[in-house]
Amino acid sequence: MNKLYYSTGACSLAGHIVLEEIGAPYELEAVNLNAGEQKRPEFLAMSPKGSTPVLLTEHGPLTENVAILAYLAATHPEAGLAPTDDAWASAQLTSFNGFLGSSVHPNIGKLLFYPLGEAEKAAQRDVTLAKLRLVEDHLLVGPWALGEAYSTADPYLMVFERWARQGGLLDPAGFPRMNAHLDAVQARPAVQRVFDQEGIAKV
Ligand SMILES: N[C@@H](CCC(=O)N[C@@H](CS)C(=O)NCC(=O)O)C(=O)O
Repeated sequence: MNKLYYSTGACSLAGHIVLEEIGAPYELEAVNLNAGEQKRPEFLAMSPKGSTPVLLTEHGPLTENVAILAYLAATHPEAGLAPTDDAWASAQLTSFNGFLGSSVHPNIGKLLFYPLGEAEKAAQRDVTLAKLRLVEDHLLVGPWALGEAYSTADPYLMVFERWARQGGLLDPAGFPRMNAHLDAVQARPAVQRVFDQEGIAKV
C-alpha cells in the first residue's frame, strides 16, 4: 500500500488529493515542516532531499510532485487522471505539471515562505505574478487545467492557486479563470475529504 508523507497545506496536497480521487487504500504520515521533522535522521534515511512529499511505494520512496503524480496516475489508469494512449495529450500534461514544479512552485514558495527584504520581496512578487499571468492567459484551458478532462494538473495547480489567494496575489478581476478553477477544485468531494484529513479549510 502506498504511504504519503505530507505536510499540512503544502505542495504534498496535490498527491494527497490524487490518492483520494483514486480511492484505493493508502496510508498517511504528517511531517511537521515548522518543527523540522523533514530533516530528522530517520526521515533523511528514507529521503535525503529532506522535503515533502515522499510517496513510499512497493518499489521504495518516490520524491518530486511531478513524478508522484505521474506514478499514481499510471498505476491507476481506471481513475482517468492522465491520458493513457495519446502521446501528445500525455506530453501536454507533463508540460503543464513541469511548469508548475519548475517555475510556479519555486517562485511563489520563495515569495510566501522565505524571509525576504522589502526590495527582494517586491521583485519576487513581480516574478511570481508573471508566472501566474502565464497560467491565467495561456496555460489554463478550462474548465479544468487541460480542458474537459480533470487530471493530475488540477490538484497540483490548485495548491498554488490556494497559496496565491491566501497571499493576496489572485485578485478576481485580474485572475478570473484561476479563481474559478480554484473554486471548482475545492468543491470536489475528494478535495473536501483531504482538507478535513489535513485540518485545513477552503480559502
Ligand atoms: N521539487 C520538490 C519540492 C518539494 C518542496 O519544496 N517541498 C516543501 C513543501 S511545499 C518542503 O518540504 N519544504 C521544506 C524543506 O525543504 O525543508 C517537489 O516538487 O516535490
